[in-house]
Amino acid sequence: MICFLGIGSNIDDRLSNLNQSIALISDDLHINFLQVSSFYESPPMYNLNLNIFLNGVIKISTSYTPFQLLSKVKKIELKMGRKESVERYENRIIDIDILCCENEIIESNELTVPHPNIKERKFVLEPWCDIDSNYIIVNENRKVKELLAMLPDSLKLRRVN
Ligand code: PH2
Ligand code: MG
Ligand code: MG
Repeated sequence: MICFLGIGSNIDDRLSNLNQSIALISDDLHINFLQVSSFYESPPMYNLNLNIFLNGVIKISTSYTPFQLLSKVKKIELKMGRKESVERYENRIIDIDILCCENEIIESNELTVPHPNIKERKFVLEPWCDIDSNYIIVNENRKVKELLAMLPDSLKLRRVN
């Protein structure tokens, strides 16, 4: 199964945190790393008091089910030192979100696929466009690039690599 993951960090050396998460994801025998986007800096959404984020998107293929993949990425977040959150939106050393897993539609307490906030998040859509702008997001029935075009120009990301 092909999956897209969003990665983000806003503590310490954000670039090396993103790269380390990719290395740990790639290390897993059940995951094939396929592609990584450029990385983009963006102001925090939702909780404006947070630090500035560095974000990217990666494409993998995996023999895991989406729930197995979730438990794997949670383990990687903990291994990298992510703290259990107290509030909903906090600064984090690493955040790994499952964006899409082919045509899977999952709505459970632990996991929602496709990720519920994709269409409002330029920091997801813009890097995703680097690797697969024509990908059609199940549920939305729209391409990644079409969703990106619907967001206001005023939201600016800074590409860093
Ligand atoms: N993640 C959040 C909340 N806000 N803002 C940016 N720019 N990037 C993120 O990755 C991000 C956010 C919760 O996961
Ligand atoms: Mg997130
Ligand atoms: Mg998350």
